[in-house]
Amino acid sequence: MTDVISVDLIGTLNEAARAALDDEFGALGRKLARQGADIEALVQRAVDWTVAIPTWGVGTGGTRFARFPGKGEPRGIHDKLEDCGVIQQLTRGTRTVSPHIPWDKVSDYNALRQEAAQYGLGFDAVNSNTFQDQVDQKLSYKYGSLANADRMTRTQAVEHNLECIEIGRALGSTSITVWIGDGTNFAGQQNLTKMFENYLDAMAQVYAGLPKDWLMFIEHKMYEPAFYSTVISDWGSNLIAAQTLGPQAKCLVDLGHHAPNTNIEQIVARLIHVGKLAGFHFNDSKYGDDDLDAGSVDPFRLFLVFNELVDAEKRGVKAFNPAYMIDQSHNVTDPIESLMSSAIEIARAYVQASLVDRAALAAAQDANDTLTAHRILKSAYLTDVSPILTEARIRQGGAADPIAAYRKAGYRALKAKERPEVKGASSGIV
Ligand code: RM4
Ligand code: MN
Ligand code: MN
Repeated sequence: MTDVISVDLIGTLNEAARAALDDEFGALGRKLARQGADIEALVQRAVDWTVAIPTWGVGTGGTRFARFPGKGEPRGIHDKLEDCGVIQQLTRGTRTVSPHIPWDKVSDYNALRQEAAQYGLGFDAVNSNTFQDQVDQKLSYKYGSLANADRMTRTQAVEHNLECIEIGRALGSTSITVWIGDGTNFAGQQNLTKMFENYLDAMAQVYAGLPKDWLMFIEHKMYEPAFYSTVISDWGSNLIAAQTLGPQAKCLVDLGHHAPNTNIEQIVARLIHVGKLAGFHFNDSKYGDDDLDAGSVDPFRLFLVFNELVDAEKRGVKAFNPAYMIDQSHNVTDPIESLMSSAIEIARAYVQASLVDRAALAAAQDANDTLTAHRILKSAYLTDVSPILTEARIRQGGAADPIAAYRKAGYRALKAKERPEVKGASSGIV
């Protein structure tokens, strides 16, 4: 195992934090005990929790207008794995990474798998990319990929997805996430029905290439890059596609891919009901696919999503095993700091949702006691579970305060020396 950050430094900082943590942990433990909850059981849930880091998230993102790269940015997948290793070492709640192909292409995937394992990392869903043209690509995706009017272009996109599955197999992944930018920018540009049928036909070919123990995650998104119509624009189209394709196809919910004010937790509840919830791309948003840090704008919504998830778990929903992944773009922060802070916020929502007194909530709901029901949720949401999260990190060798430890270690300054800055203006997500 490669410890990128000095274990001694983490130990010293944790020791300095110990007395205050013991005090706060003790007080929280007594408060929870009065409510009939066992703090140790919650620490265990926090220890068991994990969310995947997107390899494309450790580099600075950008907008259509500009990208302002930071210092010491990862130059490729090897640097990205090192950065993800730091996130995992300090937070201990990010045991996998989700790779994006062809951005993360290498010649030896077995070696890459071992390289990741050195940082204590495995691979979650592999992402295909048919929303960009690659150098040397025969046919362009300008007018779409899996839903393109041209059959040859659709075939090329199918082949790319099949290649992603092969890569994923070598990496030890068991799922592929398919998000396409296909759609139209003008009314009349394409036949809306035909596009969807072309998509389903192409996706059936990808589906046929899935190993038996694999899942296909279909990701919907309301708009962008297509602004008039998008082929898989919402959970309705997503569900139709997943149901048409078969049991190995499920619907992935990226929190930012909905219209503002959409009741995402209700979508989650519906997908759980039909057994089609693939999992999540966590982020936060105010207007659209903003890719803001998870929990930075609307932590209550994040909590309400987790409320549905914990509810499903406690009800013992059959084969309930969603994939938890982050998908964010960091434009004005150090991506490693943002991802650590997001991973902590997501774990926070999970632990808070685990605090909900479900029996009392069900009783209040049965009695139509609206305010009591609401207050039960709020009381869990308003509980500061930080001592639980910190304790869980420390017990696993992580940092009491990951961001403070990261800054103290001077990792970014060190990398700035090793990884030369990329000059010149660029825009876009990578
Ligand atoms: C899309 C979508 C996909 C992600 C790309 C980079 O908006 O969220 O999940 O792979 O961005
Ligand atoms: Mn996404
Ligand atoms: Mn997105």
